[in-house]
Amino acid sequence: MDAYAVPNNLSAFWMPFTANRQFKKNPRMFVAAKDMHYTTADGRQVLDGTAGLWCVNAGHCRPKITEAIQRQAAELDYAPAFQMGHPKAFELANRLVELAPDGLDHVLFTNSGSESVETALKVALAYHRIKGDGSRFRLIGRERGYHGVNFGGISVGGIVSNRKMFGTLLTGVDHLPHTHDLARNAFTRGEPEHGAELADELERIVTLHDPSTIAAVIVEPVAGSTGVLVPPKGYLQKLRDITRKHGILLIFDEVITGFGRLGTPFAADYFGITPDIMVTAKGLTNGVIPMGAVLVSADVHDAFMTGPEHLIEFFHGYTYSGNPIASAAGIATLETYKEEGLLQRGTELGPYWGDALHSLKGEPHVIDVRNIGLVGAIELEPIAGQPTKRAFSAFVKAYEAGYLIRTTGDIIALSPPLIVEKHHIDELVDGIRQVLREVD
Ligand code: PXG
Repeated sequence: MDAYAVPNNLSAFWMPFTANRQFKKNPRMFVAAKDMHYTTADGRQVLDGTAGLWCVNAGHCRPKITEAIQRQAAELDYAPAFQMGHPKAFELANRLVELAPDGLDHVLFTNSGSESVETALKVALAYHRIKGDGSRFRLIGRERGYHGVNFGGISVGGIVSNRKMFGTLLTGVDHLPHTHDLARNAFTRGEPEHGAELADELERIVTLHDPSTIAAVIVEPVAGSTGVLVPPKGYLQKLRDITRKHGILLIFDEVITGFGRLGTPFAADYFGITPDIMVTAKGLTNGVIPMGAVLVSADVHDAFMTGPEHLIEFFHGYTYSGNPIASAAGIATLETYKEEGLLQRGTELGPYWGDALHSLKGEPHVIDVRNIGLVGAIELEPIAGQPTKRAFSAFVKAYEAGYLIRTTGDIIALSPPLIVEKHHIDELVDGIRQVLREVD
């Protein structure tokens, strides 16, 4: 079959975040996808347990999105992003503001989660400076936070292997402790009972540096990449209270939690806490076309709208900010979510999903199971002296058995497309159960 032809030379493409040599000896190639499944180069169906990379929330190759992209590519392929506009970017921004929590009223477009993070951090720094508060230059992130791979994001991020090779990073950054606590919270469904006091560390950091030096705090409401770390009850409210008290902006990185992952449009809705700035990407276009969006409060936006009107208010943006095809994909994606009730599906199916995952308690190597909305993690005991090896073997075995899962460290992370049905959940969890019984 020509359509499924696979190149025989894999050396030129240096693959991202991949064990390149292992992959190229034994490639795992997808050549097609539909709804909940991928098709492999050797013609097998693989159940997508991870929505691609946490982004294909409406499932694969959805007709409305595909058609919107095709139509847009034929009608207006590109329009300059600076000093010119086109209707669809404005339309998408309006729809996003309508969907987002009250108070987030303006949108800057980007092309990825990493760019959304850089944009948010720059908005935060510039906001304080414009307000005459330029001594607020410090940014606070969190251990085990993932905010993409650009310099701002790895600086506020808390993943050692993403940081250690890259010199001094941004200066003036500090980190909150992470909230993962197996000793007290293992096998919790939803928000863990213990750990809200870890938010008090922000008071300590603020006191250490003085509030007048701190611009923003950035956290993922639920940390995704480092293994689905659900915030302890009351933790995020404390961060909101402390930031507000000290005039510090709170940034939620909702690249993974946005667009229905927790059963609400955003994690901000789930937890009832509105940040000053919200970072999104991934599910915004169903992962189909690269695009991110940063939503900001009217207070933040309006601070910039001063000075002579012919002058640029914010010296930042990308060639592809609000690209017409990406905008069309975004509009069609939001329509698909709405028509099919997908952003609420995590609320309906969450309990079933949780029961299924927690049935893995007691299987070999399992030291924790956690879940919220339609996301979850199974943490495995690492092989002594060989961290990550057991989970990676599980990943490869699962793929061979017809299941796409993600692993990070020795944690299996799951985040299926929101169109997932109960029978898919049963199949996925039973597949993982089998893999756990077989893996060393
Ligand atoms: N913030 C968060 C919270 C993310 O999860 C980014 C920013 C960066 O997005 P881009 O579009 O620049 O990749 C992310 C991305 C995984 C995995 O399996 C997670 C991400 C990307 C790829 C894999 O953990 N998150």
